[in-house]
Amino acid sequence: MSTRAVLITGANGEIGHGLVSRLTEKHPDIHIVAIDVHPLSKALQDQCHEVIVGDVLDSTMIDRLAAFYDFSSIYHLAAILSTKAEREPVLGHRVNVDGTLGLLELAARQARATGENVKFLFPSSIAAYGLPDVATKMRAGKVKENEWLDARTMYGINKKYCEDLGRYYNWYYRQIDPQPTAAHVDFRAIRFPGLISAITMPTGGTSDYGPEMMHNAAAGKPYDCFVPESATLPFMTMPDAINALLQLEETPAKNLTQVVYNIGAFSVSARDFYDVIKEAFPEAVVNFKPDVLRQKIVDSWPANVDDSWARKEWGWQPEYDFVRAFREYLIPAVKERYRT
Ligand code: AKB
Repeated sequence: MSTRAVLITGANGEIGHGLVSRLTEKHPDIHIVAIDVHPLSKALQDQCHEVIVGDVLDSTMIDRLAAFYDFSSIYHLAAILSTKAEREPVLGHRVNVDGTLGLLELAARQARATGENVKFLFPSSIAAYGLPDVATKMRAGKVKENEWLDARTMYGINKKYCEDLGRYYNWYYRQIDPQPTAAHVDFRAIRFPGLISAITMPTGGTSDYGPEMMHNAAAGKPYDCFVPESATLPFMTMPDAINALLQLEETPAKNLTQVVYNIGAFSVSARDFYDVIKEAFPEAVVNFKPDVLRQKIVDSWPANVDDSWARKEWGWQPEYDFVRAFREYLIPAVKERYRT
């Protein structure tokens, strides 16, 4: 008899940390199966039904999961982010694409076996967009889901391709089978902006300069910011990002006309980060030392996104704007985290 459960890959990552806790808070009886290449903290382990330290590319491990569990939802968070994927593009492609394909196949197999759709929540990214230069970027304003899709990083190209894989599994999977299955993968993707967590430090991303500046200031460490003061991206707090995933998962499929949704909260410059962080940590030492190669990636990502589809179809609404984010959540929480 298989156990009904929810699968979270990349459970020890930035989103994964918060998602495990939010899910167990909302559904105390939930069975979470967590996978990560790194061990989870004891506190996170205690919130999970099973924890597997493993690689999503391990097909033997995936087959075992299929045998023991019926997953109602899969949150596939495991990924190699943009900067790390530029340094190791083949690894990025293997994890971001082959890993996702393996999890989509798991979901499809389970849907066939149980006759029930399996929801597949996928964190895409603003990296799926590609604008040619800063002037165009700033003129473009709020970018819609079907605009400027000239991704120019391995990570962004991976995310965009996996969105197409998701459409295939949703609507066209094994379309020439004489007996198509009644149930299928119910793929739902969010193109996340830069995310700021007070709990975890980001690794391997290109939008990391925002959270890195905050964490280093709170830890009393000098920080060399790798983008110029003018660099502008959409950001949101991690609690808002996690709430968005849960909100999208809970939305009845009949309400959704898209597979991929933008969500946004605030569009800010690196200087905006500096000003709010210096106000909270007057002793903070922040030097702007642009890495022109990483800066070019940030310059190709939109300054802001149009999230009207998400607001209209599943009630997306950020809890935190920029000022509230720092005043009510980030600064108090990060001070507590580094309180000596
Ligand atoms: C990254 O910088 O790679 C990620 C992202 C914007 O998707 N944080």
